[in-house]
Amino acid sequence: MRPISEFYPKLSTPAKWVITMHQKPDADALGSSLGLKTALQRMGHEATVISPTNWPGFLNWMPGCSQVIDFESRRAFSESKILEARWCFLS
Ligand SMILES: [Mn+2]
Repeated sequence: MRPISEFYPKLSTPAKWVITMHQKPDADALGSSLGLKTALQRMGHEATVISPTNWPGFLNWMPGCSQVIDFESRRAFSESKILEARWCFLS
């Protein structure tokens, strides 16, 4: 494992990101992914949150949830986002 401080300089160059999490995401998985997406966007990055599966409807209140991609229902689109991403983050 390498220190996270080695990673910080890489954030200075805007890039495309995919953020994903465990299947059937719960509030912590979806919320932390959406929070990271917002932070990255404010730093000038382009970030897409892709869930491996659908999620419980009661989480749809979360800001940005309507832009989360369900991999199972939008597989081709998800794969294109993954292929074009410079970084992939598993939250
Ligand atoms: Mn969880």
